[in-house]
Amino acid sequence: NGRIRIALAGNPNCGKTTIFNNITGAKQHVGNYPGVTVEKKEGHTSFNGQELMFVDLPGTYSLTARSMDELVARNVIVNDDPDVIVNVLDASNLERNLYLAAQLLELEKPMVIALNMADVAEDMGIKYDIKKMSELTGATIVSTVGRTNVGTKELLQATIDVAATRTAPGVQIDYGELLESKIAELVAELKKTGTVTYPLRWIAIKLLEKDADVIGKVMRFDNTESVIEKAKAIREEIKDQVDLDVVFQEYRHRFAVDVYNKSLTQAPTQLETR
Ligand code: GDP
Ligand code: MG
Ligand code: K
Repeated sequence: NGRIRIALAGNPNCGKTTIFNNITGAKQHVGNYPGVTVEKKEGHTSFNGQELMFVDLPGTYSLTARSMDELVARNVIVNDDPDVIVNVLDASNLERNLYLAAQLLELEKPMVIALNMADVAEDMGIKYDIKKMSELTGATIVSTVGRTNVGTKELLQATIDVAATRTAPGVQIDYGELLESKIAELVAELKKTGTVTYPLRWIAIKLLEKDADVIGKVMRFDNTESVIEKAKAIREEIKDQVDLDVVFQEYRHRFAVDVYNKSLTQAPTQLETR
């Protein structure tokens, strides 16, 4: 059994670095991503005889190509091909945090959610149905309190278990009839090339979003001219029916709100005091 490679993702301030420190202790290495000034923090640990390698991704609210942090975070996932994504979510601010989770799901990696700030959520009177949330996200969910190192062992065990199954969440955001039909067309075209190695549904969506970085990636594979052309033609064809600059974000947001509402069993009774 080789070492498991884990990407630690989450919004700024969700407690990601605290959890990373709890897990890796002094076994850390800080460097930079090649060519950019974004800090790269890696660390390792072993748990129940299993070696685990963690990379602490830049904290982001989204995974568009609009900032260097977002580009780095998603490129580590799609290029370095970690075995598992551990997505740290702030349980006291979950609806917003789930927006990133929605985008991580599209990268089709096995995923564990660390529902962090569990103490803050509890103080606010918030309660979630974890089983329901797990069904809706396809991820294994572990409650954690980074500040007091609660749930760390459970998180490591869940990560090892999820890595062993190698199954991605299998949950998809439904982008509605029109967009889904266009995504399907593009996925079929991408399959025909036989060359593109990234998650095809994610690529198709990003091509429709006119994501410059992904267009560049696709162009580097053979036989992809027709895909680029087709994406362009589709964008042109539907641009009067949907606002392509916002419609994908709206569906992702709707997904996040839906998971939040269906998982929430007790709404906050206290304001956040942290
Ligand atoms: P990052 O931006 O995601 O890396 O977040 P940090 O790890 O830097 O944490 C942000 C702040 O939240 C710090 O002051 C942490 O001590 C605190 N923090 C982290 N986890 C928890 C938690 O579970 N509960 C509480 N109450 N505070 C936490
Ligand atoms: Mg941090
Ligand atoms: K790149």
